[in-house]
Amino acid sequence: MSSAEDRVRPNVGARLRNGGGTVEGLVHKDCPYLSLNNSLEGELHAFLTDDDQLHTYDDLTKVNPVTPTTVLKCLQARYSVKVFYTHAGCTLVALNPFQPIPDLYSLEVMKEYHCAPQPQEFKPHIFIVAEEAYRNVQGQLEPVNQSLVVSGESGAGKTWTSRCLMKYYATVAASSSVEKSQDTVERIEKRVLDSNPIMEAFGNACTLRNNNSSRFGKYIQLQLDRCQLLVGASVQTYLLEKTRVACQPANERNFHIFYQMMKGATDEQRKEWKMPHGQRFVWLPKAEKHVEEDCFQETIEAMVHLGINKERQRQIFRILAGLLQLGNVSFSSSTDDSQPCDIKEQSKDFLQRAAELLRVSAEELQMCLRVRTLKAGKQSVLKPCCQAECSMRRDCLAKVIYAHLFEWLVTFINNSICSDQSTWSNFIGVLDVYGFECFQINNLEQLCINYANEKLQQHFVAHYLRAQQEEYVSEGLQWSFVKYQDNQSCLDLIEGSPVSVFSLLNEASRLNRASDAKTFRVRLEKELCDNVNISWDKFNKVPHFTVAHYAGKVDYQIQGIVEKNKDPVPPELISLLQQSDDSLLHQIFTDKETDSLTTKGLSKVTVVSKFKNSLESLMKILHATTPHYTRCIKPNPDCKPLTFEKEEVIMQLEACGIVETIHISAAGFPIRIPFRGFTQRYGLIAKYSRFKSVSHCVDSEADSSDFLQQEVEKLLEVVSQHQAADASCGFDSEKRNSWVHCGRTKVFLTQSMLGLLEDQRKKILSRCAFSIQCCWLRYQ
Ligand code: AD9
Ligand code: MG
Repeated sequence: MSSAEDRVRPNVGARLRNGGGTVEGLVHKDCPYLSLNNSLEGELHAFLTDDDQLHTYDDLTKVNPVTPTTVLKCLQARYSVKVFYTHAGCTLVALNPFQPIPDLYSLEVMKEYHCAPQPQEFKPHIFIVAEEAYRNVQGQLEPVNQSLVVSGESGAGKTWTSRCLMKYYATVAASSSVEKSQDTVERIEKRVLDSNPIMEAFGNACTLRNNNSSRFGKYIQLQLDRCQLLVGASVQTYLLEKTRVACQPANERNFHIFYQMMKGATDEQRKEWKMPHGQRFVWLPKAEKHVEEDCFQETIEAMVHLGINKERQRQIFRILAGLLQLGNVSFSSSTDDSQPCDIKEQSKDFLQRAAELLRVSAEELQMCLRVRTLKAGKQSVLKPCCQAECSMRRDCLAKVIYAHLFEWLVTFINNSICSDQSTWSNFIGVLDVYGFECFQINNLEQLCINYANEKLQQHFVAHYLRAQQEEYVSEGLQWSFVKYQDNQSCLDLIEGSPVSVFSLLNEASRLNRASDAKTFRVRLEKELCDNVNISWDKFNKVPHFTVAHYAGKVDYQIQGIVEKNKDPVPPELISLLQQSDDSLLHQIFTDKETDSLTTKGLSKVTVVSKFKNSLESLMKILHATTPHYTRCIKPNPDCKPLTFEKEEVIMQLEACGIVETIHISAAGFPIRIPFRGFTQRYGLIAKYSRFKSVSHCVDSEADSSDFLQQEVEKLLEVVSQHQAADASCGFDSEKRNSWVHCGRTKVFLTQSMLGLLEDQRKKILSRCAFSIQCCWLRYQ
């Protein structure tokens, strides 16, 4: 059955060979990475994979055999009949339909999943994940915070999924009564949802891969009170791609908000922003793709709901208009080094307008852009800037304003939606972060993004694979173990100590020499030459280093990376903004934090160390919560509706480790039921069994775990006899261990065993119902 295609899984194979940390794993006889020990060999799954039936497989672990090809076929078959969700063990795979699917997310569907006694029995859906997390929050012994990790590449549907999850909780956990919604202050659920259009307007942009690409990462904690009602939320954002404000990659656009303003502005606003109709802005390139821009009103309404008053809104839009004007300022080249470059004649007006809109003095703005202040002891020396330096300072000013404005907005949103610590007891976190990125040219942004994905992958491996296998050991199951290599070595390469890419990058940034890039390159090659995860192509004209990530190899360009890491903000620019007459700008730039960010014109904290710290706090939160994973898959690169391209999908399945997960889930016992739950649900099988030779007195109130274990063993014995007697069910009592295992506190089952138990239970229940009906009729 297995084809050549199935045998080799290049990316994963490469990953395993890369060396690094180890995790114990199971090894399957058909798969180089997984095999069962002898006692468990043989047919584990009685599932027949009939091509015509592939679309009916709700869980990829049930496909037999589990290979990349069968998994792919199954997903394709489901996609062709418009089924977009499929389980893959503990992960939900979500295929993007790239078109609205009527009723898939309606209120009725939400209610169905929410009210179902066993939502897992319904068709796979993101609402199953949502509901599972919601029920898990209560926990069996004590409440447990939950995290919903949504991953996938750009355009796969992470943000869409996160919105769905938020809407689900805003509906099923709505705390505000209808009367309350009449108040002037919007209901909390509405405010939480309204944070989305604002953050998307300011943080999303049209890129080559996605018309609504999130240019920042987001972790939102939905706060629940003791009654599990939504009482608030808090948002944490990661690494906004601020360079986009002043420099957009070819055929991509700036942040949505600028286009919304241009399209939605009234004549009065245009006048205020000094933007006559037809005015072109350098920083507002048009994209070839059609993008919806009529959302200005929606953004404004969301702002109103969150409490951003009219005056604040005016300030925000005025600042943004100021940035657009600033983008049109250009400089002429200077032949005399002792003289600063001039502002080109045709852009003088733009400088004037920018200064007016930012409420700063035009002369000082001009001075800051064209002249550098060097501090030599207590003395200051003025140094004229060349054309390139002037442009860099202009861009830097725009970036720092935009990034701080975005931060201010996030803080405002948090103040508006975060409820008092005393009012909430638990949270469900939704993580929507940028997926793995690999372009022709990759820079510091991609290094950070891919580093974040490595961290998340490790979290996934640690939590799922390791936890699953450790559970087998702690429950006393007999498994043979082999080494399973995780991505720790790649993480060590990027962030480890004492020497790593990050440490060397920080070192080069601290030295602050003109030859930063060269020094960094030499140090990299010298210090990390023995690491198998890094390589160099010395013949390539563009100096770069290649990192072997878990999802594939990525080339990172060295030129400019140190400067990006320093992210310098000239102090003159900050003091200019601190003197602004605009109270918002003034407020944003007089925070203590801002002061500490810039000393001697250099950011004390580098980009990578800031990012590493914020990611570490995120990982701490994730480790302290119960995770649920959703892997979004983009079925074609062009975002075409209902189009499934195999190569695209398989690459993503490999990159996110789905194939690996499926193997492990399918080879093991994916269903675990605590003893008490097991006896409560299936005790009746023994009770009504004709095999009376075995004691079947199951006391569900017994509290000694030894006693419970004995009772479960007895029950399993009866069940085995029962099933062995029924030849049609395919159960082989000789190989009971490959169907079911009794651990120390739980029963471990395969999917097939669960199916048999459920069938048996249903038969007994219908027999009982029939007997009751007969008795009833007799007494009539
Ligand atoms: V990025 O990393 O931010 O560039 P995302 O967030 O993964 O990316 P996004 O959620 O923005 O992708 O989805 C891309 C587009 O796919 C959306 O704008 C929708 O048009 C489309 N989409 C995604 N999921 C669904 C869905 N379940 N139903 C219909 C969808 N359309
Ligand atoms: Mg997104």
